[in-house]
Amino acid sequence: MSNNLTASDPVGVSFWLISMAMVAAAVFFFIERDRVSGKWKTSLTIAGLIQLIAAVHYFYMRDVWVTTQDTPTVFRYIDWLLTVPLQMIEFYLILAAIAVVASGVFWRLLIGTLVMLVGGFMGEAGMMDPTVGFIIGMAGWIFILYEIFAGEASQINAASGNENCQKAFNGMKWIVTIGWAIYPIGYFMGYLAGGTDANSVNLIYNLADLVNKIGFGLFIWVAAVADSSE
Ligand SMILES: *C/C=C(C)/C=C/C=C(C)/C=C/C1=C(C)CCCC1(C)C
Repeated sequence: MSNNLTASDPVGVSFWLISMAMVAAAVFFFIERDRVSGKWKTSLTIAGLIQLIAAVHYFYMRDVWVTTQDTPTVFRYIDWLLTVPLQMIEFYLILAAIAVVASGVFWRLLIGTLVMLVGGFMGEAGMMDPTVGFIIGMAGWIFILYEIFAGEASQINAASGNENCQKAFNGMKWIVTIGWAIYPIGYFMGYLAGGTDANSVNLIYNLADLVNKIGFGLFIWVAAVADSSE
């Protein structure tokens, strides 16, 4: 078993590059917290924690991949189980900074997340038929999309009247729609398109994490900086 990253292993290189990008993004959001007004500080702290948690998991996932060329499913899902709920907390915090928000908004986002991840994990780990896992995962995602496009979260955002918060909310909404759509594509390519393709699933998940973790944080950062200078 060798633990060396080689040029002929693009998936391994992507694990390495993304773990470094996440370390840098964590430092960035933590330092930038100083620059924004009080109501945005917790949002930037959480944005930084998301990068930090992901970076540590990426170090471990890279080791699994480079030494075995196997998909590090358990590390991947532990990372998601921590970071995706933190992103749902971000939605809640952005709204809570400007309006009175019922806790049901947070709970519904959390439940949607758990259904999505449990379905995906059981399908990928072979505890359930991969097609059934996929369908359960999709149902959880659609439930989240409903909450942020038409449910209470979207109504609170529309009524809030704060332009910068609305910008952050809308940016995050598109991440959850377009950016998150990359994951079911990776799952499909990896498990449902005939046989198991570890290269595609890992490369696609890695690119998705890059966009959805750092991009998500950047939407919050842009809004926080704009709102703090008013
Ligand atoms: C930082 C990590 C993030 C934002 C991970 C997000 C993961 C997903 C949106 C996963 C979605 C899935 C489906 C919608 C159906 C198939 C199973 C999953 C879990 C891959």
